[in-house]
Amino acid sequence: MYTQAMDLPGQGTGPQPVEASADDAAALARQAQFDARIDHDHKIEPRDWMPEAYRRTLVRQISQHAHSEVVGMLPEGNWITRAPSLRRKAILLAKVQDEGGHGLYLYSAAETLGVSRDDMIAALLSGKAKYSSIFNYPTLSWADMGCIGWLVDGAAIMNQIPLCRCSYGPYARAMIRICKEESFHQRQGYELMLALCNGTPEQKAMAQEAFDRWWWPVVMMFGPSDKDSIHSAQTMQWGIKRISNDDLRQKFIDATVPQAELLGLQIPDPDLKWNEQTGHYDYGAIDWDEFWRVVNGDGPCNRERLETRRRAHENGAWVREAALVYARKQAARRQREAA
Ligand code: FAQ
Repeated sequence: MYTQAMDLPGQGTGPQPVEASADDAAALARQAQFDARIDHDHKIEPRDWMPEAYRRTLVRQISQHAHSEVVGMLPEGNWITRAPSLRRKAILLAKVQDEGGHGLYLYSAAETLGVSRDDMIAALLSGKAKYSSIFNYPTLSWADMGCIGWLVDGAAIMNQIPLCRCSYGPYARAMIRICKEESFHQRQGYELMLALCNGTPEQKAMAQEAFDRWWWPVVMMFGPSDKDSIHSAQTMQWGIKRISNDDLRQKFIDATVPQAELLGLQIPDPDLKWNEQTGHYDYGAIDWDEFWRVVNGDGPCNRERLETRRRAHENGAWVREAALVYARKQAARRQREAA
């Protein structure tokens, strides 16, 4: 390394690229160390060397996840003022607030990879960054609050439990706390559905109508089928993803069907049936055209969701400015006191 300044091109007569091969050897050693950590299921931490593609993949996935949490506050936020009782309002408020908190942990986890929060938020607001397809569907009745908790949080937990073992330390640790909170979210949603399904015929019908609308979008939430998933092979090799999109989807369906039966709800899939041989439920064809339409910005609420986020960001500018001025004042005071 120290000899580089002396080895100018064209100088010397002997074999030249000694330092290049030393660099190569160092790069190979770093890569081998990274691979060994992954193979031994050790965590990669922010100060550890990591391949650039690993870093970029994590930034993509964690920031998309953070955006999903923040945009995911909107469909339920829509019902806070219309909750049917003080108890339900308190529960919904706490849940929506939790989702905001999850977004903050996740933005912080992504920041440890050297990306700024401003850049991540700019990517969301410009429509460049993705967030979960599920939050582009409208919430038309109170039963949608039950379906989101029961099904959307249920699907999120199914996907996130394996992420608690993700190879990147800050993401894995954020996931542990998030999963605990999601578990409360799922239970409150199921309890809400139980109350509706045990209520009047109108309440039961409202629960079924909401379930009919949410079932397929939730099944799609796990992402494209494994054969069309562009990132899965690599992210599984890196220990970021632990279970494939299709396997998680199957686990979710297997777990949810008996829950729907307990509620007395009909699953809106005529092809759904238990398969003795596989020990899983078979299910009907997924409308992948609808999935990609929603992912690519043309779902029922994509424009509205982004517009709401943009407005919130603009309206919050004074809060960010005030917080910065306050932080600068505090830092100056500390400096004066230390002098
Ligand atoms: N929506 O190659 P793959 C929640 C994109 S949190 C939109 O399979 P990957 C909590 C994907 O990004 C919900 N886009 O990709 C809550 C990629 O595009 P890109 C969010 C999707 O990354 C509850 C392309 O398709 N959870 O719900 C979707 O290996 C209630 C190819 O796909 C997470 O983010 C989709 N559904 O697998 C909050 C968990 N699926 O990036 C409020 C972490 C796929 O190349 C209320 N993320 N795409 O442009 C993951 O586990 C993964 O990123 C997957 C996708 C499984 C989402």
